[in-house]
Amino acid sequence: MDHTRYLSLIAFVALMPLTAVAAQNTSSAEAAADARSQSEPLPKVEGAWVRSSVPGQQGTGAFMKLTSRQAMQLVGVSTPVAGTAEVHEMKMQGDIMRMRQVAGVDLPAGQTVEFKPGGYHLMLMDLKQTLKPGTSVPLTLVFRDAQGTERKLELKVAVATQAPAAAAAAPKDAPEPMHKH
Ligand SMILES: [Cu+2]
Repeated sequence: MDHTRYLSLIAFVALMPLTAVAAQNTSSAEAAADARSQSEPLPKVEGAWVRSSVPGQQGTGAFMKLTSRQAMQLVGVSTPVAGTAEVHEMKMQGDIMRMRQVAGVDLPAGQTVEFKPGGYHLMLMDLKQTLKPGTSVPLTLVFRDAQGTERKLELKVAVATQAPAAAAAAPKDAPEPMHKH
């Protein structure tokens, strides 16, 4: 092996890990995109966020917009950061804002359903850790289609003190919904 070739071999080997990582990232991103388009029954997720918690806080909420191409239901949620996670609905009963667990939330075909403070939300209870802004938590959503088939969607959801951008657009005099268990 001549000297020049030896050097270029070293250069090649030295560069390889970087190239390999870049290629892997690209292919896994593409794989994810492929998986998404192949499993198109799964709804599109937008603006997902989990409200941050303070030390000692027991519960919080996760929020997002879901748009499904075909009619289905969101029937469950789970996350390793909470002992219990439920799909909740919050609405006024007389003068009191109450929330309750629901068996499922309909996602009509082509319609965007919003999970937000004061409405449907994903309730995370018995928090196992403090959720700090800027971190993210794994969240698994369970959907059931019209045939009864269940599919899971794994998400990594950002933790924040408020909704990503919509907060500024919300009317300032809107009542802050009670959110206690
Ligand atoms: Cu709730």
